[in-house]
Amino acid sequence: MAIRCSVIRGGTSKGLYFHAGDLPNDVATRDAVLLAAMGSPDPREIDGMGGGHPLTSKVAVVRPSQRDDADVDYLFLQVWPDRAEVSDSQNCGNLLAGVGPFAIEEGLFDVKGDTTNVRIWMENTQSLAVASVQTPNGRVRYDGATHIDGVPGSHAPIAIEFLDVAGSTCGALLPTGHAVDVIDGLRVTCIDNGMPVVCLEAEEVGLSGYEEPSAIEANRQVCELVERIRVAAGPMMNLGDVSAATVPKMCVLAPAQHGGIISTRTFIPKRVHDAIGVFGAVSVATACLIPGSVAYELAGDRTYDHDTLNIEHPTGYFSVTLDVRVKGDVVEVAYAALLRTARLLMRGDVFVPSAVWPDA
Ligand code: NQM
Repeated sequence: MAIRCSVIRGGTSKGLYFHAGDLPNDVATRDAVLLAAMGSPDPREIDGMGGGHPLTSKVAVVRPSQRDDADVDYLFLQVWPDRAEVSDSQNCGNLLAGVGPFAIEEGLFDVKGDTTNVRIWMENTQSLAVASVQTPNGRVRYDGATHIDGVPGSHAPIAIEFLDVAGSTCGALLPTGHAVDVIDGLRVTCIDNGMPVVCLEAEEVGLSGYEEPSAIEANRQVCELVERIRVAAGPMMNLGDVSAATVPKMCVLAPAQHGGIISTRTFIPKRVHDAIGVFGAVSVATACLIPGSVAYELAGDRTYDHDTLNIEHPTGYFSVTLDVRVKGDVVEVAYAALLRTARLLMRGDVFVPSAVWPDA
């Protein structure tokens, strides 16, 4: 059977974007449909649209919002390439970048002038984002001069502002109540400014922090140590048993090498990111501003330009604009924003075996 969808690159990820109304209401049937659409489980996802990597095996489900403060609702679903599992346990700020263009292209939201602000309710974290989409002459514009590291070329900017993401998954920005904790003898900072992240110092896990992602993935000893700390951090971050979950992410930190504030290598959580996730970057940037955190100690000059912090990652920088106010033990995130780009790659039908959705 054929199901309407669009393929969109959002930030440094790529996925299928569906209207909620085009998918089964029943979650088990929906997940079976998405696994078939992506070709999972199979490490190469050869019989589906997925790219065999978590960053190219993603789904956005979009619907008009019933909320007064939002235009559309966005549910992010991670389809695991190599196991038959679909997870809604995390948000994705990269696919988020494609939600505004998709909503406008699909007639879910009208163009408002040269720039259209789309208010997006992020169902995974029950929080709001506002995405500014370039819409000259009544159409979404994809071409432009904005480059983001991890994507070749340049495209139209999509500015995204987050209104209330601090603690949106774990219940608090610092879910353990501390800027630093010790797990297995290693110092960690557990933080959630839109994504649960555990920050670790690279040297403490036996890395320089500047290795290629493939070299880190090949180091079984380090991967096992990082996973052990992740599983121990789960309950401390109010996430319970995380052994099969996609969160928390593990971010290995080292002093910046290229003029940024800090250098990162991020486990998401089994594969090592070629760049860094959007909310992952926001969370690490925030940690850099909290005295006593693992990130604060490693961070370079914190007198940053125009409130923008450049987080170094394996393929360049991720720039986060932040206003974080620290008064004693109280940390308040007053503002968080960033720039992404997105591009509509294809629109059409994805075909799945009829047996997967018998009631359609
Ligand atoms: O942190 C990867 C990505 C992501 C998620 C991951 C993301 C985010 O690069 O908001 O964007 O950490 O799973 O798309």
